[in-house]
Amino acid sequence: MPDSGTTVLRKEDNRFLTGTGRYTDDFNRAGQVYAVFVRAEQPHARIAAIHTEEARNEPGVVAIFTGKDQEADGVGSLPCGWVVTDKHGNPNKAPAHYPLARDKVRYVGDHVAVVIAKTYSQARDAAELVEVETEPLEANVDPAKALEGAPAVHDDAADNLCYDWELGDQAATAQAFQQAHHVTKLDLRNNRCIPNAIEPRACLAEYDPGTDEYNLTTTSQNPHLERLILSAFVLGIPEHKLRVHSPDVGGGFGSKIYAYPEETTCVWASKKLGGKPIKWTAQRGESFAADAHGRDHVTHAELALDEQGHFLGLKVDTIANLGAYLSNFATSIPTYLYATLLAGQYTTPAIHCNVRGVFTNTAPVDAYRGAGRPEATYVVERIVERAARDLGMDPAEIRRRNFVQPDQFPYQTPVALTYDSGNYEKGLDEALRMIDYANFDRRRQDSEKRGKLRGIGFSAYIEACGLAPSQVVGQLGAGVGLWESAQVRFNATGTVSVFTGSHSHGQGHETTFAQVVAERFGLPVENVDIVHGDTGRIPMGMGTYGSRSLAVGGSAISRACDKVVDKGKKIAAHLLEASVDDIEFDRGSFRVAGTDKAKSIGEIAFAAYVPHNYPEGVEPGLDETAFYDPSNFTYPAGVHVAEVEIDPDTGDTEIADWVAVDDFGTVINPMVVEGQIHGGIAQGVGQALMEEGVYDADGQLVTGSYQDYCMPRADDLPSFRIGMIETPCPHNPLGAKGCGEAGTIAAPAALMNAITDALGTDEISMPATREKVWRTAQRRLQQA
Ligand code: MCN
Repeated sequence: MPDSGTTVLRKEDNRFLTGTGRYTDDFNRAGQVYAVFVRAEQPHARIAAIHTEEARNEPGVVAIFTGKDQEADGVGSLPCGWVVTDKHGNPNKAPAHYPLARDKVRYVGDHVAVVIAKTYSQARDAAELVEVETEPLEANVDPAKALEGAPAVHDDAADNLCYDWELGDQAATAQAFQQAHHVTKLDLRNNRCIPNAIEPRACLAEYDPGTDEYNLTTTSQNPHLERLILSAFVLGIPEHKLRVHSPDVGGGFGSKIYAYPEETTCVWASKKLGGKPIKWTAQRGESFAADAHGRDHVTHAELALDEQGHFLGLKVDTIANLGAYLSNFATSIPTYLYATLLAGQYTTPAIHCNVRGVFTNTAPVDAYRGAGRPEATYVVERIVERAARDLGMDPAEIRRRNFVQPDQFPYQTPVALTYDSGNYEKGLDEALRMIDYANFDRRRQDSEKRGKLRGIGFSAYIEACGLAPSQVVGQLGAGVGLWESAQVRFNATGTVSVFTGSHSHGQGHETTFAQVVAERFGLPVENVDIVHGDTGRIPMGMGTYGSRSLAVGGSAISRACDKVVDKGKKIAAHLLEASVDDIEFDRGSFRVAGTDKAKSIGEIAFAAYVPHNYPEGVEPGLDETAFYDPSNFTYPAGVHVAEVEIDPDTGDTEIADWVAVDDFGTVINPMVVEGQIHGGIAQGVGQALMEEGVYDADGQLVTGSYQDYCMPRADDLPSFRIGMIETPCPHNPLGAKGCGEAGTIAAPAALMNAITDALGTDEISMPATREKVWRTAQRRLQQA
């Protein structure tokens, strides 16, 4: 009976490690047909005609549909659910995003037609014969130039501006700059990342003409929201007639939160074909081209400081590339999840941030692990490090001098958020101890003796997790709050089924959520099953993203457990002939206070289903549901320190050491959490050193395969050294803060600060590839 805070091996690993997991592509139905999408080869073009006749006559072809067919059926636009009100009080521009393009194609990989055939090969062969007649248009690719007269991606956003939004007090910030002793300025590019989950997106769509019901099996982090979107916005299917089932999912990292054109089209087409089940599975090239990408910011930042290195004000101006269409969360990422985090861990009194979201002829950009918060951390932690160097201060000391102090919580930042708890200095001290900061100079000298350049870089990150307290996001004007629901059902024999609206696609919920319940009821973890990812089994849900599952979904489970205990007390009182007020509950035992008269939770569960064992006025069963809408975000924070050794002759950057000291509040499963940190850092290292989604000037995706898009592998990474401090979250019942994105948020700034420290210049942008590092090192050597 392991407690929270104890490592328990992941229950789900049994099936994952023995190859018995069941992913979407493993589901097949009799008579199933296969969909292949005809995709835009040009980034920007008007569709003159789509010739399908030749393809239609190919063997096995069942149907070919285009945007015109969808238009005739009244198929709607895929929505972006978060409205951003610009600085003039207007909502963001929201051009239509139809599943199959109707007038123009707007990025390479855009969806032009779907070919459905008896086999996958037949569908693919026929798709190649669909001829798309176009009038090519000039492409608009570079976000920095999108607002400077570049061709309009959408006629209803002629200037390519989705919104011009601001946060913070511009006048107060300007005043702070007037009083500055020093101003540090930095231009930063946050490179575009392509998510690359191991399992590509897929779906199996089925329509039952007998019941008029639809069944969609798909790779979603968010089945209930997917159902809502298809039902309320795009296809008009009554919600109760659509089941979305998201079985084992092989990683999402944000890219599977959204409703995409492919599964929408397959659901719609399944009815058109009288109920033929339709399977679609992305090829890796399709994932590169048409999964939602992440990041892609161009930023200018300025930090005002006094003589002692106290931060007085921060000004940030960002252009955020939103791609060709607004994906479901797109507008909120560079605004509510970015600008609100620009205070970092610091007491900077005045901050102003301006964000212009722009359309370009590139794949839609949305949440990618961290979503807005890695970009904010990158700005804050790069400019803080730069400021320390400008002022000749120790980078650890300048941070320490500006940290929010433990007695300042709850701490109201100038950019909307109220931090709930933390101990930033403690995290820094632990990180300095672990990295042996005192001896860094000696290590640097040793490297120099070997002709190598050594650097150290800090990243004191903070994030807002647990999307999204209705109260807080409501104040920002977002108008969407995200609760979570849970149902905790005791079966008569004392085992428990938990139905959660959170979704696990690698994070280990089947174990960690079971730990929460097992500890509460004094049960073995094996006796608690976590059911997730199926709108047919789970009444309600908001899905998984923004490291919300434990803090919000787990809190809903905890609330449902409270209700189970309350009801159990009534049954125990009845059985033990005592007053309800006298029943105490502790870890599975209901006891009459001050006596040894007790009933176990198993006995109570059985009694709850046996007539005459539950008191009058109490309904049978032990099955409770709760909703939890958080009152605030949780604020995980920490300090990551990277140490690198660069070979100036080859440009090779070796990560010599990495220390991560994180505060996730109360930890349920330390090993799961460490795994999350490892994976997160690996993704951050990927962004800093090698990953970049690149479009050429003509709008072609240059990085459309693993030949051109480099991902980190185990031998690129050191053994991370993890330290943990714990300040419990004061406002959720578990005291837990999210951990799922922390590594990705912290890592790029730590690594780039280390690389720029080693090279002695900021003139290198992510990804710091071997070639870029080599060129920069050679330039520096020539200047020396
Ligand atoms: N946990 C814990 N104690 C804490 C905090 C968390 O034991 N104090 C546990 C949780 O119970 C859960 C895991 O750690 O098992 C992660 O929890 P949480 O921080 O709540 O994050 P989510 O479960 O909501 O996961 C989402 C987050 C995000 S937003 C992305 S993106 C991401 C990630 O987690 N995508 C992932 N981690 C991933 N890991 C894998 N393997 N695959 C992905 O696609």
